[in-house]
Amino acid sequence: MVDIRSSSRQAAALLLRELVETVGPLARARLGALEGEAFLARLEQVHLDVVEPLDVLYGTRTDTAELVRGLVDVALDAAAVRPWPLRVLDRRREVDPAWFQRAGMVGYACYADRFGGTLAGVRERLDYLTELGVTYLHLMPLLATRTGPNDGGYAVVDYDAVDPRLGTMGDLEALGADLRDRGIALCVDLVLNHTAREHRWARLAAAGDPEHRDFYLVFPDRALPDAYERTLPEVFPDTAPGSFTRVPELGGWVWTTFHDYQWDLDYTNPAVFTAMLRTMLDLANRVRDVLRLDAVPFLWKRMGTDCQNQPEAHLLVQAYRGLTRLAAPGVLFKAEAIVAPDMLVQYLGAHDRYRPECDLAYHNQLMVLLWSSLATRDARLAARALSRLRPAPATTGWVTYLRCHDDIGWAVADSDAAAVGWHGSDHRRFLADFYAGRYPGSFARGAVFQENEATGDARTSGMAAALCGIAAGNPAGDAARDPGVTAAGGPRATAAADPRATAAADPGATAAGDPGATGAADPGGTAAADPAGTVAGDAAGIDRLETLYSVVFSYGGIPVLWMGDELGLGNDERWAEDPLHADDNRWLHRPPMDWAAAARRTDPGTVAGQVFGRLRALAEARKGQLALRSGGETTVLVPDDPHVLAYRRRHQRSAPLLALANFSDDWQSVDLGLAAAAGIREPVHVHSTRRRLDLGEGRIHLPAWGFAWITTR
Ligand code: OTU
Repeated sequence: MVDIRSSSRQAAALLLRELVETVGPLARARLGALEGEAFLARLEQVHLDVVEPLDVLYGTRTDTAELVRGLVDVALDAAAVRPWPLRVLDRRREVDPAWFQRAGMVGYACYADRFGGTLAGVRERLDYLTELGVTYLHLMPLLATRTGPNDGGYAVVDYDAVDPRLGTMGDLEALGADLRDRGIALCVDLVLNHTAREHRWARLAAAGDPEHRDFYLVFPDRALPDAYERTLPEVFPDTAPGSFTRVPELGGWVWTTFHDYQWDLDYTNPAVFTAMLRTMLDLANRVRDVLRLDAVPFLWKRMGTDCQNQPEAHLLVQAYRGLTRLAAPGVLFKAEAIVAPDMLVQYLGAHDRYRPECDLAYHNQLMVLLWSSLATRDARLAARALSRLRPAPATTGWVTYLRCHDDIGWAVADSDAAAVGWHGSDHRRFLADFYAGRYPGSFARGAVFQENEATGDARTSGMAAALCGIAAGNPAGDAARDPGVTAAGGPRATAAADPRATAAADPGATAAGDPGATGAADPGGTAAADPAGTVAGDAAGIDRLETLYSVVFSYGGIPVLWMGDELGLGNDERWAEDPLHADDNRWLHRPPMDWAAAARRTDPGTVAGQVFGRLRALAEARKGQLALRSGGETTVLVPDDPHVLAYRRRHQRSAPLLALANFSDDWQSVDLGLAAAAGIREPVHVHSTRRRLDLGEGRIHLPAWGFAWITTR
């Protein structure tokens, strides 16, 4: 028996030799000579990235060598039943590992039911996605979920079945085949931090089965829960306070980070690791392209911390990644880690020493900073915070996005705010107020999500169009403009009258000295809403949305549009009518697809037509730009105009691309010297709001809320 801990690398090498000797003949027999050999080559390639993390995680609890042997068996089992078309794809992707980094990648995310009713319904709508230029589709949770409240599907009862309301595994496979034919990659959620309390494991635990009781974190009394809660932030303080739930059948308290019906798994137990690996590989054998690892920062708990981003959470993902490579090398991991700026890039493997982790991760820092720039009309905070982020490893990529199905948490670091002369918590508060429409002169029509009186923390709900101040297309029209109504249904509806809303002067907004932020009426905000969805009064809002998306499409990574944004759809003002959603105003920005609005997408006289046309043009313009592919580098520049965000994109095989975005109500300009510094001697127009380059007096001019992409001849 090999003892890994004694002299790690040497022991790991010994273990590998042992493994190859025992697994080798089996792999060749079960996979055939060619594929068996490839499996063994991958084993050699990933073994350290699997063995080292597992040894740290479980070495004191169990024999690492034995654990690894068992897990490699699980991987071999999965490889042996991997469907033939997926093996062909694996081969292709091992040759072309950069397939997901291409500039042509454009993503779309939606709930299958809200978009197409069922999985079969989604298949009927694929022409629409192709027309938009989509090559990557994230279908929100679609596995069997509990009846009753289920957190939008993030409370899974059976990982082996599709939610019967959406269809069957057969439907998912058929959809997968259609997507493949169209060159659209498919991403599906793997909710691995918790199961529904109705999942088989949880039911066995509740029935007294000791093996499965150990799958969860159960405490006999409040002593440890109280101790943990001293440093644990609450995810849903309004609706699911605390992080533990009393379950009489378990005879104690079970860890529930999210809702009481979502029981956290105990990853200190190697049996949980193994069970989830099986689940993961089964799913990888059904979904071709990407697994979105839900809530990864929460996987490991540690007393005295916020129980997020623990080093062990990274080790878990690293080990899973290596084992998944073994069985399903073509499948990618996407980290859902919506965390503080300093914690983010580690999910792409950028630790002090690089170790493969996830291939994709949400760039929530970019998202937050874009909204911050929009509200303050000031790009300096964005420039400062973005420029100090560690770059993503060259083999990975960001998912860039403007908003998703969740709330926006205002992850602005105090140090970044201070660097531009602002106060972190005041600025975060300002953003929540501004986007709830509670700040004087705000054009935004969102709502506050989970305001935490104790910490002063407040997050934001609302469709991107509503946050940009687009009124038309919003079914509630004029009513939506009343801040009391915007906060609709939430217990916070009265908070609009909160004195803080008018009193809280944001240092950011005033320091910027921009009258726009401190009260100037917005044309989009004051114009009458047009129920037909015409563009009257919404021009500024549409420009804002386009310019925000111009950054999403050019910052580097896969830009992902959240359903409805491509038509400028407004908030779902009827969200609270569904009793299952009534306590969660994230449903404000999870509307059913408006296919009537979609039918207007070719009419440029409508909001839907304007927005659809502009986003499709961004997708089209992006396609041919090698500089925009993932794996290239982004350098944030400092222009001589604080309203303008500027960055250079470069890839080793391309000319540089300079991207500019104007976050103000007026024309702005930057010195041509900025372009020269970016390596652009003879500026050439790539794409922009006005579809041409505005040069004059040695400066590049940008219209209000406008953008420009420029390269060199
Ligand atoms: C995720 O979000 C999902 O996206 C949510 O829709 C779920 O409710 C949740 O997990 C539970 O499954 O805290 O406010 O850093 O931000 O995991 C949403 C990651 C969340 C967290 C994220 C979580």
